[in-house]
Amino acid sequence: MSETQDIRIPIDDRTRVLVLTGAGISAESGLATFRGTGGLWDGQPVERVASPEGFAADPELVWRFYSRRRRDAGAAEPNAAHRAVATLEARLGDRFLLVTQNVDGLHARAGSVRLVEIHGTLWRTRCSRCMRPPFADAAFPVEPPLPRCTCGAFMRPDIVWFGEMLDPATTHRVDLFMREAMGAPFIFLAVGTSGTVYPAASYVQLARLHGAQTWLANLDPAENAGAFDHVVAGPAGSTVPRLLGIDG
Ligand code: BV8
Ligand code: ZN
Repeated sequence: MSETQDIRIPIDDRTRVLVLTGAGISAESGLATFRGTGGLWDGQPVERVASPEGFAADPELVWRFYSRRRRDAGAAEPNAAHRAVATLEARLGDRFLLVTQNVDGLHARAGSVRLVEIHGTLWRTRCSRCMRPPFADAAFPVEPPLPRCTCGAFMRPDIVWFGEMLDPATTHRVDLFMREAMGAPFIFLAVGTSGTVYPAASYVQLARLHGAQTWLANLDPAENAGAFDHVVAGPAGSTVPRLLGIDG
């Protein structure tokens, strides 16, 4: 069902809210989305820049791709949608959780703390082979010599690529929140995601199974829009503050 612009999501002092965001929430901060025109993947097959095989084949190409994204994300600012989500967290406390597919770090910069970055983050680097702990990193390697670990292997962005498992610690936090929400008024809100990448795209179904009323705030109809009770079309910077009753 697509909604008119003045609708508000019903949130009272018992409601638990799980928000899922994708690249679309950062679009108004100037960061390219993945599948829209001019998206990140344009001209770049995903396998070449966001898969372990692509990294093994051409680590320099992949580091150039992620260095550009670190540069762009570092120059971007959180927008009204990021801020509204952080404000809702401050109001709800442990009745709130934000799970994001984004790696740009803008939610944390907007003040989000109850945040699960299920695809990792641009702002950490790890070894591509050994178990050395990932570390905070804002460097922009673009040409040889690419950063290597003491074990000799190349360093890589601490990001979950296609064909890689998500960190169970992150997915467990989402599952736990859904279980705890059962029986309480439970809202699932997805913002700025095309619903094409799994397992994130399956969260709406999982939320429904846990009794959630499901909302999608997206610029265009997403692939899995049919799974939502309510669909609000428009730019997140204006739809999200209005839906949450929070000034942007
Ligand atoms: C895994 C990090 C187990 C990299 C990313 C067949 C069926 C089902 C699944 C699969 C399958 N084949 C393969 C799979 C598994 C695969 C998958 O889902 N593939 C898809 C393409 C079919 N998934 C995986 O590999 C995951 N791992 O499943 O492990 C496994 C292991 C081996 C084999 C099988 C399974 C790992 C997935 C993680 C990949 N890493 N990111 C990086 O960021 O560089 S995914 C990447 O896409 C980003 O994280 C991005 O966030 C994510 C999803 O895209 P969106 O965020 O939705 O962005 P998109 O551009 O698509 O959409 C933006 C939306 O915003 C649009 O709808 C637009 O309308 C809207 N919008 C634009 N502007 C605005 C706006 N909305 C509001 N306001 C605006 N202003
Ligand atoms: Zn190593």
